[in-house]
Amino acid sequence: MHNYFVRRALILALVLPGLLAGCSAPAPAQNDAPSETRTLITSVGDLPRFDYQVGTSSMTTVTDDVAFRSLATRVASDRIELLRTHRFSDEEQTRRWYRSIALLYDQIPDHESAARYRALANDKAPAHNLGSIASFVEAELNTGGGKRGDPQYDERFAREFKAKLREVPFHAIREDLVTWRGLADVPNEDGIRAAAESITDPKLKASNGVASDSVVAEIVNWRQAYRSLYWLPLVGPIAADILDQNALLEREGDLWTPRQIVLDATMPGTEVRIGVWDTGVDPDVLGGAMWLNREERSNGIDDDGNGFIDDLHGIALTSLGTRRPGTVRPVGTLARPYDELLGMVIAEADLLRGVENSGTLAFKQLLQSLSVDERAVFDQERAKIAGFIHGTHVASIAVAGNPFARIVAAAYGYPDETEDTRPPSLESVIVEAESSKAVIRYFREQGVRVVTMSWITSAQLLEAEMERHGVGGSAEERSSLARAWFAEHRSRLEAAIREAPEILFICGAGNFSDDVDFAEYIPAGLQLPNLVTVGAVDALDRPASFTSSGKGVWLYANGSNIEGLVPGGQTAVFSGTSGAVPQVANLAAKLLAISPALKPEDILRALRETGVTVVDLPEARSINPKKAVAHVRRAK
Ligand SMILES: [Ca+2]
Ligand SMILES: [Ca+2]
Repeated sequence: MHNYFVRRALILALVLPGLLAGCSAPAPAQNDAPSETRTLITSVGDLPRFDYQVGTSSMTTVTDDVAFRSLATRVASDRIELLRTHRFSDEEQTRRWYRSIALLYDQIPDHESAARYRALANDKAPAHNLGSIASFVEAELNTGGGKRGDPQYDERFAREFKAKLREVPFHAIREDLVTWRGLADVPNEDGIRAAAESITDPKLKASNGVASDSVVAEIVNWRQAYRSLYWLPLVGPIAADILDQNALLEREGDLWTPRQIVLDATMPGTEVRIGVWDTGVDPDVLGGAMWLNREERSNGIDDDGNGFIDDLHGIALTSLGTRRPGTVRPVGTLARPYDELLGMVIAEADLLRGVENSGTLAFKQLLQSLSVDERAVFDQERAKIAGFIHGTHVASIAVAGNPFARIVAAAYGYPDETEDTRPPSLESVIVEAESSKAVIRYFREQGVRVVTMSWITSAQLLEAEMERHGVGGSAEERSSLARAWFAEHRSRLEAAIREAPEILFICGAGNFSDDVDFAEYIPAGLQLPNLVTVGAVDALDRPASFTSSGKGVWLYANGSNIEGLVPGGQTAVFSGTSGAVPQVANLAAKLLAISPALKPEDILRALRETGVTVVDLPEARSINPKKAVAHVRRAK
């Protein structure tokens, strides 16, 4: 798949929750070997890599019970062996590891083994997502005999499933219920096949059928999705029923909106430049909120001699550093009209948040009508449009309610058909890092004070891209090569941010419900006085189900159902840490408009002191814009 998510992942949550996510829950584990003799694992890079011969078609393994059992059993025994010889520095990782083993057995299905490893993860109850609950119910029914598809079994399954859902606290499954009420009839086998063939199979072809752990994880995801086709149709009516009965609870209230503040244009204030380091910003949509380079004209010439042609509102660079005029990168040729695809991206997000309208109906109808090949193209083009609109959405959030904010855009790494398909190399990684430095240099030259970065990257993402291109030898060799190459990127980015102490860099934790330090994400995992990593909460200050976290992640903002503008001027509502990051940038810019002398450390201190405690995370703070602005006004 042509995929610009690879080296830099945008952190917009558009993945079907539950289908592509594992389980989640808490507590410690034991092991036979004394911990001192086991090798310590502190990050994903320390994990030994394994290879599995599976053939070049992932769906063959997914749909064949015998083939899947054979693969899953081998993977599970490698993981069990790893726990005997290694130990994780943090208990939560041990639990995740046990959970991943349980998940493998779930999908065989071998419910007895799954229950054993779930118990080792100390997950006594089924985790609070519908997929795990379905596995749990299946395991319980298994003892009574019967088979999927047998009407009596199906009826019992639906009854037990409903009963089990009622045992789980409503708030814990509310999001899943809303999603699956809207999406229950959307997934189909062709859709899974299209994704497997376009995402996983190219990697298998590049390696002659040898799968790494990350490719195995994809196969397990497709298997999970494939097996969920059985229970998904049952969920729609059950979810609707439970949601109806909890209608009062569902109108949960909103602690977020009353905390927002709009700066009055007639009050004194200083212009503040916000760097939007993203996929590009449509200046026509942002209008007067765009910074304007008065030394530059639109004439194909670099009038001000700064190395960028026609940089009226900012710059654009390809993944390999080639400079392009303007602040948006063209989306290129599409099989469907842009407007239709944009409508479908918005419809998908609407379905995820439980909204039904003519757009969502059209989206569902279209999905049912596509062949496997058409579906693959449709999915790729939708992902491309989601990437294309990302930067404008982020920018509109960053300037909302602030007449003093001006955007300096850096469109970065947006796909260039010819450049993006090149195999990664040490040279390409260095070029990428050097262009990151060029972006930061540009921001400094334009007097940018705040930078919003709703993206992450990591050695593991580079490793996956190397695998897709057949670069780097065996899984073990590729892993160490990826780490060595990626270190060149990390050190350059870190140094460039450190060397711009007057700028506050705000980045996102990611939407992978994982640990930013263990996963070694950058910029999220960087520890610098002028950088902060933002997690997502909902409007009630609860951590969003998708948000990644970590020891250094203490600052949160709302990332659930965030409204913003997209190219063309339409409004769209998306969820993700991508939406939380620009809200912090928005507030930081408001504080600077009032008090331009504030340093990044002063801003972070104000956000911490005025923030609201995040539910279940006593050390973490969600921003309170009204209070922070009042605090800075008082201190002036
Ligand atoms: Ca120029
Ligand atoms: Ca020019």
